[in-house]
Amino acid sequence: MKTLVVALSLAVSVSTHTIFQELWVNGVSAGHTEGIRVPTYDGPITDVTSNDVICNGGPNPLNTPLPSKVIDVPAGAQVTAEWHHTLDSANTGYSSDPIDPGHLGPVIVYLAKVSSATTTTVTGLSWFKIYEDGLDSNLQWAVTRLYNNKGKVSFKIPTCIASGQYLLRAEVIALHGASSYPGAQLYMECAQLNISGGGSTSPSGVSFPGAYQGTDPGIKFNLYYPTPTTYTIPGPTVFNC
Ligand SMILES: *[C@@H]1O[C@H](CO)[C@@H](O)[C@H](O)[C@H]1NC(C)=O
Ligand SMILES: [Cu+2]
Repeated sequence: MKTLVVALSLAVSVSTHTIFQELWVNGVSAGHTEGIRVPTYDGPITDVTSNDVICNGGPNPLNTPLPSKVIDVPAGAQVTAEWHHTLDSANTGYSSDPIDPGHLGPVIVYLAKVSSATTTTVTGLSWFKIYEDGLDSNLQWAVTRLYNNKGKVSFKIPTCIASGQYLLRAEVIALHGASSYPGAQLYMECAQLNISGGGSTSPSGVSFPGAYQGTDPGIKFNLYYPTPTTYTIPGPTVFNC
């Protein structure tokens, strides 16, 4: 029985990962994959101590050249990140697009200020969290909301942060295999932003790798038994102006 369950979950999960691949700013798309460092494969990162946990890469080589586009975003804008299973799976009606609906877990978004959003150096940055969604009081997961909303998750860019260039790291963590570490499947991509009209606040942040540990209750987590009623989203608290 256990073997069967493992075999089935492997069969389902192998082909149904996800990629953040389009950003909308106040309801206007910046274009499919435009300004986003998308990987050539949709697999997860499972080693939270690896540099691949910053903006993907490693086992999922990034599409090169990296995007030259930097997406203009007014501070305070409503921004929507859109995920799909693969770079060409949108609108195919595939039942596991935008993600396998069993890949339950949180959705988290960070920003890091950079001198140039096209920089290839992603180590050593300071990341502050601007959005998180986990398990709600109806015991529905953020990934279910993402799935039901056809891959789209919306959040606000803080009004008070300094204008300038940023990397936006949008992440899904799938917990179906997270009962031991490594097991949680982290899916993240970084978008290149130019934020205008901001304020003077420079939020303190965390480093990647470093923000997550394999022992974090949000990284090592049993999704199935006992049925979870609470979930602690990993990383720092959300920055609010
Ligand atoms: C960022 O936005 C500002 C304000 O609109 C603009 O002056 C600047 O050229 C932009 N920088 C980039 C790299 O797009
Ligand atoms: Cu997967």
